[in-house]
Amino acid sequence: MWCHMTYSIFRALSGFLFYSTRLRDGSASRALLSGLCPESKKIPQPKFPTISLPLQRFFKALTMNATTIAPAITFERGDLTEATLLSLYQRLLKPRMIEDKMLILLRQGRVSKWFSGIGQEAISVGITCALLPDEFIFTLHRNLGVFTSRDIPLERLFCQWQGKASGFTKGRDRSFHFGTMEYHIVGMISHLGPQLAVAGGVALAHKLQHEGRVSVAFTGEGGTSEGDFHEALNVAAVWQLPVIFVIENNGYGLSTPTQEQYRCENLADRAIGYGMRSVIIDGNNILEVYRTFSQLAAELRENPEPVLVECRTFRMRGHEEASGTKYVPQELMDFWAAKDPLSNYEQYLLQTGVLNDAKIEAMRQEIRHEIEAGLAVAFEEPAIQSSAAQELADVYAPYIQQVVTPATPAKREKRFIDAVSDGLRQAMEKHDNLVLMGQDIAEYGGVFKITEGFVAQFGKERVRNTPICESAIVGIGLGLSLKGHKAMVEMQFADFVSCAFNQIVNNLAKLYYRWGENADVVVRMPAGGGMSAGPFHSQSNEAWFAHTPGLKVVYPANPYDAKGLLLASFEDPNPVIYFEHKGLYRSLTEAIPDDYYTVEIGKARLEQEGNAVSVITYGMGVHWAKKITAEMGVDAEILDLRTLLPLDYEAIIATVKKNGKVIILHEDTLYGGIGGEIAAYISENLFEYLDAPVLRAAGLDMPIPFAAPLEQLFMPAERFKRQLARLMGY
Ligand SMILES: Cc1ncc(C[n+]2csc(CCOP(=O)(O)OP(=O)(O)O)c2C)c(N)n1
Repeated sequence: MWCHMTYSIFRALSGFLFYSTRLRDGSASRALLSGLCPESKKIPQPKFPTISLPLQRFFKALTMNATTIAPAITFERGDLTEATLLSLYQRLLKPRMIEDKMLILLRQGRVSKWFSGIGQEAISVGITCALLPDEFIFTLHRNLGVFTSRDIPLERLFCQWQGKASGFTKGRDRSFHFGTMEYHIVGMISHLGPQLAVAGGVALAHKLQHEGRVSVAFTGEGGTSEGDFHEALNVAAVWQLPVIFVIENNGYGLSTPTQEQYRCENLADRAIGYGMRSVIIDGNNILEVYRTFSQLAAELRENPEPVLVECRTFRMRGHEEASGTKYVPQELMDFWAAKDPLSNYEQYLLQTGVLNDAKIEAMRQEIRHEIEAGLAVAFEEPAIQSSAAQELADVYAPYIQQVVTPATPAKREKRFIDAVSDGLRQAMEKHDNLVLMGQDIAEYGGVFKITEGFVAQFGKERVRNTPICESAIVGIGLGLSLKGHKAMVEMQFADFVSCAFNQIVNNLAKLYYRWGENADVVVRMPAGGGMSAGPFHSQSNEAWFAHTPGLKVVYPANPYDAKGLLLASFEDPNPVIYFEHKGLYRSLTEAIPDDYYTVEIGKARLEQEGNAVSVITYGMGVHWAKKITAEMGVDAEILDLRTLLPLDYEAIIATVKKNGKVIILHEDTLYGGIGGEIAAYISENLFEYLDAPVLRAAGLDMPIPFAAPLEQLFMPAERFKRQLARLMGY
């Protein structure tokens, strides 16, 4: 009574937030959560509204009172069997005992880093137990309970944390930064938000394949401030994907309290803006978590849609062990300590007679043995050994290219743009698991009309208009790939890829090296200038990606290669960034095979043989080189690189040895461009064959401007002429 009165007064004074388990849209499935944890309603959050100091003191006094007078977690057994109750207890106990052990090892200097989930375990455990074993869970750094509840052998987890070979990443990534297809868990990359969309991609695959499955992705409340959170939820809502987004609202980011992280009352309220349902639950109540997710998952398997679940909880230890918890008021700690998910549940089971001291001790004993046995194996395993060659060999998923030649000699005149379209259509015909995604690519056919007519032939499920969410769409592509699909993402203009940069360079590119799963995604990039389109529709940004191990970067210069390289990109299981120069789309025509064929990725091509100098170039550069060398009457050999990553060093070596004079030409800016890399390679390895310095001609080191006269200043053609003349002077 006193407790209720106190809270009512406080609420009136400060507008402090209370929560209860409830659906947030007030419409469908209201029955879902009725009866769930009706008494777990009055748990203060560590959110201090802007109130005066005396009120703040009042608030603190209240939370202090709350420590002693707040109701303990109230558990609702419902129809759960004794076996389920006990199993949940055992699964809750296990990560806690592992953590207790880890904290000891940490103090002994036998473990390097630890992100504690103590106090939050009921969320990981409850959710995992509520899902089917083949439903994917996308975890963060505090979700040990997911891994243990999927029964991963502890020695493997311990080896992972020690960077040993028997872990999940061959020592290549730390702690929980790994995925395992065997256990249907995909761990985070450090950037927190990107995995949310990947979960959406898996959910899309479930939907396309009518599998009746859901995926679940975790975020902290801090992570909800990232753009990736917004994009992932938006796309999931628009596409009605069966994915449950879980916010573990534990009061603090690294040290940042919630009131400095977001301003809305409840994070769950954001779902309204995305047009999805949401629920707020007590994350410390294992039965509430388990029941909520069991019911939600059952619903979503039948009727796919996304749901946002905000789990209120608290992180009882530092962000990672070294960072401590000095910034947390003691009374808040005390309050949440009283709400510990394990001890409360244990108490409940003891009171109801489901558990007794003997059973607890037996379970503890069993887990203790399991931990000690696992640790013994992990400590015994020697430190990982490898070699540069071995590591390099694992950057890309293994794949032996089969170059496909056209079945018949039939050819037709095709513009560059038609060749891209032709390749895309034949890729769709060959790979019925290929999904195309991009802005306006469906009925409208894309801004360049490359996918015109595709919806009629392949349907809207495989030719998907996307919201303007580049990052999420690349993430969705990765999720599709995890489920055995091939995915293509069309950037409307290559410039917009910056919005998806993280997904490409950190998620797609590093996935195979980190934990051995390939990312079968092609990103198409209409790039390049010359059309007075200004700094954001004209860039040549291939060097951003050529610098990233794990990606392949191709850049065709003619219709034949455009089609063949595109088809090769779809055959390759690795992520491929496919550049197509917009200036070539309608200016270049060639008779190319009607049939399906591929052009080898990683193989350059001699556009023109010559004996005076070698021009190494790609894309539009090939055409400038041809024109200018002809105009200047230079007997030039023109090497079209076609692939920028991996480079065809053999072809470079051959032409350098042949002519001894080399100039590299590209539209991309000079500083840090591909030309610098090739020049460095030649001077390091082929110095003896050179008769002159390796010269470069490239875009000016400035943003590419709009007005035609300015754009001409940017373009390298004039500088190429001067550099060529200089080279011929040697
Ligand atoms: C993009 C990005 N920015 C910053 C960080 C550094 N960082 C790691 S965890 C963290 C706090 C995350 O808070 P929250 O999302 O609430 O999750 P919690 O750790 O509380 O579970 C920060 C700032 C990061 N990993 N990634």
